[in-house]
Amino acid sequence: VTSSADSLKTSLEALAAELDAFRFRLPGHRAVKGDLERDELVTSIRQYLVPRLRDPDAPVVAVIVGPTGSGKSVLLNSLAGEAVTEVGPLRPTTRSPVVWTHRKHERRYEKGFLPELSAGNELSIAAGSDILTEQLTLVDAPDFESVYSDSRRMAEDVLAVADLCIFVASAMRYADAAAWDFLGQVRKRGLPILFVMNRLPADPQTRLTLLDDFATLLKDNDLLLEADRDLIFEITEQVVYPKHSGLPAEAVAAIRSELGLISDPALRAEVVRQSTEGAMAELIERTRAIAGEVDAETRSIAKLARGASEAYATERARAMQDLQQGSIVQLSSGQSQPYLVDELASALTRRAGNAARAAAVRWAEDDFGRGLLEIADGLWRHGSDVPEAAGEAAAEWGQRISELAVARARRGRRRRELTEGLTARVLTGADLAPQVLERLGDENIPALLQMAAQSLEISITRVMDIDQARFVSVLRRLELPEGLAERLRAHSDRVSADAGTYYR
Ligand SMILES: Nc1nc2c(ncn2[C@@H]2O[C@H](COP(=O)(O)OP(=O)(O)OP(=O)(O)O)[C@@H](O)[C@H]2O)c(=O)[nH]1
Ligand SMILES: [Mg+2]
Repeated sequence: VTSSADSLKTSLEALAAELDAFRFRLPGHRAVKGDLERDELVTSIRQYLVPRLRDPDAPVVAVIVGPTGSGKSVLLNSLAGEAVTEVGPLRPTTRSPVVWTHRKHERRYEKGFLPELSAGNELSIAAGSDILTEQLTLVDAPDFESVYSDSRRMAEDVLAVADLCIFVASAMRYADAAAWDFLGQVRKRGLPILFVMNRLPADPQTRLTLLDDFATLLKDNDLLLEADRDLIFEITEQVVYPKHSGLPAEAVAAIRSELGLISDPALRAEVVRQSTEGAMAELIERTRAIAGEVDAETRSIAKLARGASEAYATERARAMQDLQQGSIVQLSSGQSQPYLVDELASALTRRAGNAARAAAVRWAEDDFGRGLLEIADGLWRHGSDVPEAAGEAAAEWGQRISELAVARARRGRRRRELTEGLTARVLTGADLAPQVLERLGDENIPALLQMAAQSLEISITRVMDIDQARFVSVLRRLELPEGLAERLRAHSDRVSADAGTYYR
């Protein structure tokens, strides 16, 4: 293993660690999709690229894929000349991957290769002594028909660790949507593909029509450079031998000899190179896309934070304005201090509720915000701790007013008058009683009122902040690590540079 392989391996591992260290947290399918992408890239690095770099001489892994019933398992048994994998009339038959390998390589596939499938006993290994398997391991994969099925997932898992893909279509079914979708994935991954058309009728004219049509479709889907039927391997419909659940060796001789070329070191190296280079290019592209997704998520979180903070700031500004105009509490018959302090507490609570509603309205305009409103309870109204906090803030303010009065009036009755006068004036705009004004002298009143108002500003701000903190903490739990997108880009640039050196 050369040093350029070592540094490529190191930068790949660093990228995997970075990708593996976070989760997309905003609700909705974009995060789910982002996390799936992330997992796939980590798998591709840890289960395919790094092991390949560590052990470049391990057998080439070829995965056999195709629609259910196209004859994938028949093909494998035919190549092996024995019943390696189950063939059957029930669809689907192959429920989990079957690895056909040489005895001397068997250990490689027992663990580390598709560890999740191994752990779930979902990987079977058939080891023998066929010369073909000295350089090549074949994997019979389950079908990929339905997008979210277990079999599709397993087919994709095998695809992620393969160097080569053998696509088996049948003459009855070779052009459906699931096939193109899956083949698109194979192409993105840059894997070399062998195309096989199975169960062809004997009639030469029909055969040619079918093969030409298939070749044209492959060309149209960017899977072949030329619509050339000679690039497709043909297998004629014939009796399946029950002894090995396969066809006679002649039926697959051309495929076998093509695969046998892998034993040539130069070709083998070329296949591995094409496949790893393809995987690396896809990795770099998709990592950049994920970094973009991280940026978008960071922006969304910041936007929601801004929305909430603007809603509370607006309500606070309104409260300040009302305070200026003496309309924090509505003028009413009851003007005793305890009564007004109680009214103040409910006014503060109500304003926190207004701010919460306004913030929730802002969030509801946003896809992620809507999801968060569903997950985090009670954001449409003030927090459950607000009435208590508002009660305390109002009581403290009332206390402060009494203290101001105590410092300025010696007698109990005057103190009471002054306390009530100041309270009513600040909260409701009611004039102070003329006798209070007389006793204090005009010039003291504005200073006292200002002190009382300032003290109330602090109380209002405190209650609002307590309530706004709920929105802040919902968002804080979603935050991605600082500088993550930049690091992802830097790691992928590094992989790209090291890959350039390695493949030069
Ligand atoms: N007579 C005949 N039957 C075939 C031929 N190829 C496949 N079959 C039959 O087609 C059916 C499907 O073959 P399989 O090899 O199990 O198909 P598969 O692609 O592995 O299907 P899944 O495992 O379900 O994804 C079986 O009943 C086979 O016996 C053939 O050339 N001739
Ligand atoms: Mg099968």
